[in-house]
Amino acid sequence: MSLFNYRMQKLKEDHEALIGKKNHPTENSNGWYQRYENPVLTAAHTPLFWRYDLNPETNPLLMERIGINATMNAGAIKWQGKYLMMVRVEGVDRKSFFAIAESPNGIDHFRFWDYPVAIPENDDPATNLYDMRLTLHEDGWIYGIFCVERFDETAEQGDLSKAKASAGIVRTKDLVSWERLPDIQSKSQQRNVVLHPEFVNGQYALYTRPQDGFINAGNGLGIGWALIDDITHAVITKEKIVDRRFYHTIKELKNGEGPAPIKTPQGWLHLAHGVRACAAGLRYVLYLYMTSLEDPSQLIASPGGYFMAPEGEERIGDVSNVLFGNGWIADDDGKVFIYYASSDTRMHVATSTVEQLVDYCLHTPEDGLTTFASVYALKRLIDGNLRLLNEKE
Ligand code: M1P
Repeated sequence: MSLFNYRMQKLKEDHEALIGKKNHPTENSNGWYQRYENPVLTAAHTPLFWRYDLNPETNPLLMERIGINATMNAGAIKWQGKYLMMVRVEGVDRKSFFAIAESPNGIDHFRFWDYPVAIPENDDPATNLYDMRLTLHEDGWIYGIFCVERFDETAEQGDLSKAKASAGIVRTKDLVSWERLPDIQSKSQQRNVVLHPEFVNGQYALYTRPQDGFINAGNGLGIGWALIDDITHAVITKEKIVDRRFYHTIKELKNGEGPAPIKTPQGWLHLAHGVRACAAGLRYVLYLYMTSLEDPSQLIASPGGYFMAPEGEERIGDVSNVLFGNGWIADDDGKVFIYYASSDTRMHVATSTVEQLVDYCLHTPEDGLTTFASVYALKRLIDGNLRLLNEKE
């Protein structure tokens, strides 16, 4: 057998084995969610025909021609009975693009569609696009809002790293052809912008993340809220802070909305990320909060601390110590699939239910912002439990 044929057979077998691998729940669960053993997507899940020239004449050694570095920060949606992630795929050239991967059950067998998503360019070309949030809006469109990164022309000479972030917006009815709308206009830089699924007072509503610079939120005090008259020319004029940051919390440095919130009888359920600085760099964790059905910009539950933090291999990757979640799917039976990326490298799933997540939000003590308050909350739980245990004796 030629080297080409031998390598081809092996590559195909390994790739099919990877995609066909069954995913199993891990043994430990805190009752909030269920983690799974294997990542649901890695760079190795991308099709061989994206990476290799499969022609023996032009690639007799069957070497990769286009390397893929990571599959991360995916938006998600259920579509025609399938679980879809719109993944941020990052090439070895550091450019990200979007591609859709589909699974029959939401926890394994994710396979990429043949072609990446073609996002039309607008008249201000971008260097990099990433972190898609999908929203099935009540106006009938599926919207995607993503980060558009461009070089900041105000950089000092020689500084080739100064960037600026804004929010791009596309919409589709079939997840195949995408209409690009003008980027969202805002006086500050913006990342982690998410469209609320319903009209609010007849207007479109956005979760925003005002930020002073490309990395630092600075004066942006947290996750914001803005009402928009025209989604085809979206302009953020006024922002109200919905979920603010506080000193010595998991979201001290910055926070950002994850996917579009899930509507529950008790309120809108939100997944977000919180960031703090430590000696090892920035630590990204996931947290939940809830807002009112009557006024989705009104915070009604803010459980203290993180909901999920990096564990085991999740801790390590291109940007270590990071969990980032911008996609989830709530099934009609109340099961929730939480898609999260670890360390800017790979995608995982955790499952839960609306009932569990709402219970978690409504019954986890808030962060009291001091050691004294944390001990007080702990003591209340212990008091109640010991009373109960002593009554039983
Ligand atoms: O590297 C961690 C994350 O950093 C940024 O997060 P934020 O938007 O909160 O600043 C983003 O670049 C995100 O893609 C990345 O995962």
